[in-house]
Amino acid sequence: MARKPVRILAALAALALAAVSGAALALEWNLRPAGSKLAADIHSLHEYVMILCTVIFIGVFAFMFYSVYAHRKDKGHKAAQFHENTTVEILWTVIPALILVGIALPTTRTVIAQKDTSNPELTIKVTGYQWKWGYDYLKGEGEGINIMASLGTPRDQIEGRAPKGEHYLLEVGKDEELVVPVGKKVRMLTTAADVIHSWWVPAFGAKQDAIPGFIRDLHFTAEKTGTFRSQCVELCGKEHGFMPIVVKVVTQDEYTQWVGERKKLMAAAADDPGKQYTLEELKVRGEKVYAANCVACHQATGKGTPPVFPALDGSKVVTGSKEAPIGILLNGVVKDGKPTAMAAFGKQLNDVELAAVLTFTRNNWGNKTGDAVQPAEVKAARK
Ligand SMILES: [Cu+2]
Repeated sequence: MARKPVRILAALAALALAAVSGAALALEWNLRPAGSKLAADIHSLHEYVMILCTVIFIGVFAFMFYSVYAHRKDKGHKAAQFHENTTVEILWTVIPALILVGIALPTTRTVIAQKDTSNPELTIKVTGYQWKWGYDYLKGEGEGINIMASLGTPRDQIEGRAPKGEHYLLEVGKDEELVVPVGKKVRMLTTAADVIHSWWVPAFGAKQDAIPGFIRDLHFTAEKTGTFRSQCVELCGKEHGFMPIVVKVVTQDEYTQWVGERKKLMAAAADDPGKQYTLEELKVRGEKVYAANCVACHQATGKGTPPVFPALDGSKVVTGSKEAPIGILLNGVVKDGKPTAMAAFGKQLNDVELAAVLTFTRNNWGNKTGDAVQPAEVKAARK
């Protein structure tokens, strides 16, 4: 008989040990290293609540097991029979209430700080598209810059034909990172063009849904330079896992330099929708537009993945009159009053890009119309 309590005590000790080591591991693994004060606050909040839970867990169970063991029947203890003990009732109301206040106070402070997007030094709008992110620098140094960030991971890695890289699915195309200066408060306005997406950078402790028709906001102040990675965190369709977020935090000098370079590039790339382009110019440009916008669904081979994403190679719609494909690109395909997987590109792409990608699809693979779609024709079809 004497062995049993010993075993109970041993089990109790093991339980306590497991709880403590679990808590310690949680602290050690923790979350990704904080890159802003907000994230650091969230982390310490997490640790504080974790420790509090562990202490309460051990305290309650130790007390319970001790009571069961020390006041057991074979020692001659008799159960006390009583009802309504005011002291106990006050205690078990007041103590949990105090614990809740102890958690609510620091939590509320952090949540309010998280929502305070006032007085930013840089305001950037981020738009979620199926499946990429668009960044528009709205206010502050770099105003006017826009970046379209799509997945940089090669298709070969995704489809298992090449070994996966270090930043698999967490990398964007060349020069598509969101660049921000260190130590500056950045306000991000989030919205979406099609379905709900969500923009989150764990290292900054900042996350907000991007909802079509709504503008929400978040803010962060990066405290160290470096590259911070994340991805869309709202299930948003077939390529949901393929819309990475990469933020490059640079020094103020580097940022100023980047803004200068970016503006120069933008001026050079400004398309002239009035110009007549040659077939060859449009095809070269169109191939790039296709790779950035169309390849995920319609495939590099142009064969698509029917029936949802039809083949463009050999398609009568693509190679027929210009009006039909221009209309589809501008307005998307709507069936029975509902938008289909073919989204409207009229707002994302300009006339030159649309004309180029059309010319490309009409003159690539087995398609050989031999004619060029000029930007002016796209412009004329816009309503
Ligand atoms: Cu998304």
